This record gives sequence, C-alpha cells and structure tokens, in this order.
Amino acid sequence: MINDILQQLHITAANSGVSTGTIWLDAKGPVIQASSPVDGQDIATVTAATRADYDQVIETAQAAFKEWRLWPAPRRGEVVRQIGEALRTNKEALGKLVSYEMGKSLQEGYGEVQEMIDICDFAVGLSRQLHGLTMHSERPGHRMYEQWHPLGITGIISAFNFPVAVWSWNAMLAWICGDVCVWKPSEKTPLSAIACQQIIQDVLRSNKVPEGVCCLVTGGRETGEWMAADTRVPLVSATGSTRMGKAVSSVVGARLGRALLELGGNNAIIITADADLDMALIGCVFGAVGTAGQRCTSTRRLIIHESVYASFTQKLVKAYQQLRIGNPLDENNHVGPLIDKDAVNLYLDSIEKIKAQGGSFLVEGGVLSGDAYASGCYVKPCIAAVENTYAIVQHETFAPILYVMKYNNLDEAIAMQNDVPQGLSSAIMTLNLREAELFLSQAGSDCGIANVNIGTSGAEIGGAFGGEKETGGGRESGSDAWKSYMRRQTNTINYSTSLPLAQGIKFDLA
Ligand code: UN1
Repeated sequence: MINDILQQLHITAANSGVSTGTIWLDAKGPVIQASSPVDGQDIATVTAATRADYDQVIETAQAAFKEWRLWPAPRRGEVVRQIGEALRTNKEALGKLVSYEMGKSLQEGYGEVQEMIDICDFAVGLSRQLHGLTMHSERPGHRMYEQWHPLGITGIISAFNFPVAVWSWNAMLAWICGDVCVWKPSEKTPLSAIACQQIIQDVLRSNKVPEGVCCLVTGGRETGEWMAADTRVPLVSATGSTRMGKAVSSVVGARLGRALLELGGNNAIIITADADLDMALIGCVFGAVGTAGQRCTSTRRLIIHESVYASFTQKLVKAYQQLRIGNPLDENNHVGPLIDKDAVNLYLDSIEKIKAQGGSFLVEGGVLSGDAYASGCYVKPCIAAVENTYAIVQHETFAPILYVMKYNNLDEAIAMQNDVPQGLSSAIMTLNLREAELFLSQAGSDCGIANVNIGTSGAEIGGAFGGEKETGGGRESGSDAWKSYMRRQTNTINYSTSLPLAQGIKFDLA
C-alpha cells in the first residue's frame, strides 16, 4: 500500500531535498535516510542542502519576491485557493504518508491535511482584507492611515510532529501577504515535505508563480542556524523545543530580525467538582495519548478536585486499559509509535525521574515488544500521581505520560496550572459558570489558549495559535496572525495648501 502512495506523491528511492518551487536542485549535502517508526522500514533517501545550495535558494527567493509582491493580493489568494484544491485531491495520500512517516494515527494524518485545507480557505478570504486603520489627523487638510506591506523571505522551521500543517499555517498566510517562503522541514519527516512540494508544483506552474516563491531546503540544525543568522530572511518562524527556540531567537534577535516562535507546552486540564466527568474523560484521554503525546498541545497534567479525584482517576485507568496501541494505519488502533528510539529513551528516562522524585504510577509505562512492535518505538501511555513542583513535571516530555494531582480550591488549581515555565494551552472541565469565567479571566489561565469543556489539543485554525512564557509568544494561523508576516507603514498625506507642522510647532522661513 505504501508504495502506491509514494508513487502517487512522486517520492522516489532517492530524492533531492532542495527546491525553488518547480525546480529540484541537484543538492550536494548530506544524505538523510527517511524511515518509518511504524515498522522500522527505510523508506527513501533525501539529499540535504549544502551552504551553496542554501544560498542559491535564498537568491532565487529574493528575486521572486520583487515580482510576487507586485501581484494583487487576491490574485495570490487565487493561487492559494488552487493549492487548497490540490490538497483536497491528495488528502488521502498525503494523510497516509504523514501517518506512516511520522507515526500518528491515520485519522490524525487526515486531520492534519484538513488543517492545511482549512488554512488555505482562510487565507483566500484574507487576501481580500489585509486591512489597516484610518486615523484622524490633528492638522486640517490631512489624511492619516496605515497600510501593510510584505516583508520578504519568511523562513519556516517546522517540527516532526506536525510535518505539513505547521508549514501551511505559515506559508499560506505569508504568500497572500506577498512574502516568499523558504521551508526547512524536520529532518525526521523530510518525505512529507517533499510530497507537499510535489502536490503544489502544478499549481505554481500553471499560474506562472515566480520560481522562488515556494522553496524547500532540507537539512539539520545547521541549516536552521544559517537561516537564523541570515539578514536576507527578515522573519524566521520556528516551531519546536524551547531549547531550539531560545537558540533561534537569540541569533535572530542579535541581528534585529523577527522571530515567530511556537515552542513547548505543559498543558493542564483542571477537573472541578462540577465537571461532567464522562465528557471530561474523552478530552483528557485524547489530549494525553493522541499523537502518542507528541503534540505541543498534548495534555500533560490533570489537576483534579479532591472530591472527584478517586472516581475520575478510576475512570481514567479503565479507559487506559482499553487503549489499543499499534500500527497507526490500522484505524482500530488509538495510539501509534513515538517518532524514534531517541524519543523512547527520553520517555524511559522521564519515567525513572518520576520515580526518583517521588511519583507513583496509576498506569505503568514500558516499551512494547513483539512482531507488531518491531520498530522499537511503541510505548505504553502511562499515568503518574505527582506534585506539580517536581522538576520532571515542570519539564515537557514529548511522550504519552500523564500527570495527575489533587487540588482543594479553584484559586489553588489555577495557580498550579500556571506554575510551569510554559504557557501554550489549558482547559477547565466544569458546568459551573463562575468557575469557567474565573478560569478565563485575567486572574485565570496565563496560556495563549484557554478552553472550557474541551481538551487542550485540537485547536481550530481560525483562532490565533501560540502561547506565552517559554512557549515563545508567537501567534500563527487564524485571527490577525497575518500581521506577523507584514510590515506596517503609517502614511500621512497633506492635501491642503500649506504645510502645518504637528504639535503646533511654528517654523517660518523669512
Ligand atoms: C503542534 O503540536 O505543534 O491544536 C500543533 C492542535 C493542532 C496543532 C498542534 N491543531 O493540537
């Protein structure tokens, strides 16, 4: 089956990982072996970019920007509309490849492609907006307003866990804004990126989109470092760990470039005494084990009111016993593998730390063995009773480890929810209006996303996506996130017959 998909998406045994849109460069960098955590199979090779390849791409992108920025935004939107159509046509194949290369469930693979389609639709409408404000001038016969212009090259550094959607959130908005994009995908999921490039090539060609508007530079950390330090790249949008984000932002900041960061989360759900526990259960379990706990929005902590702690944890344990772990392409399974063996080791290491720091397990973890788990990447989702202050609980482990803890009053629960370095997503499960509103108030959650009666993951593209504190402060996808991809210009026009100065200053000549 997977061979048919690869063929349909034009993935061959050996692929160039560097493209300026419709042209694939004869890349000369290191060869990356793409493999699947599903069955441990090697899938194909991808040749990464050398510094010279990278420079060639950047120069092509710079030239393309000069032309692309002059296209009317709705015409750029029409290109994005056609990209959305191409994604609809290839939803099944791309969703399967994402599932196979990354290991998330097939449903989630399709869901990821759906997010791409949704952001295309959103961007098409936005291409007829991109509005600025008009202000009243203090001077007679003057008009003052602001407008938004494109920035230039948007560098996109994306992570393995959403190998295609996060690129599209950035790229579709950047394009309608008039920017050009250079994408460095995760070296753990290069084929999904190549497939995206292949899917949109015909659209680029038939619309005569300048070569260089949509570029791909596969590579490792070094490639990201080139981009971060490159003054030709005014905006670097990076998704990944807090460690990576700090490194990118210090280099981008040192040259006074712009960084849009979407980094780690440590997302909690508060379950109050007034929660609908059955409903809460679905949100908590999907949030914790979906994508095998490898979403930045994954639920890591449950803060449970002491009066429902015993009954709710009992329900949780029962639900965990029913989880089917296995090949994510089989839709009967709930949980697929972790991305690779390094991730498995980090998971095991965290379990040791939980024990050493005093945690006790309600559901034990462990690595699965046997033919069905031959890749060595399948682990058991586990639940540990902990204190919020443990060092390991303060840290984001990208694995299906769920922490449970008790609280007594809601102020205390909110303080616990906020008392971590990260600030991405949060939720409260309650049918009590006072509790819900307090959680959403300025004295409530300090996260970029705060939900009531839904889990922490699975945000829709229409809202701005991102978080505070160590999550990096960036906002991507919906609402007015497009403004990050543009520069604001304030314009004052004098249509009077004299030149009065602002602030009443007189400057008379002779
Ligand atoms: C991520 O994990 O980097 O809200 C993105 C969600 C998805 C996106 C997650 N829409 O879970």
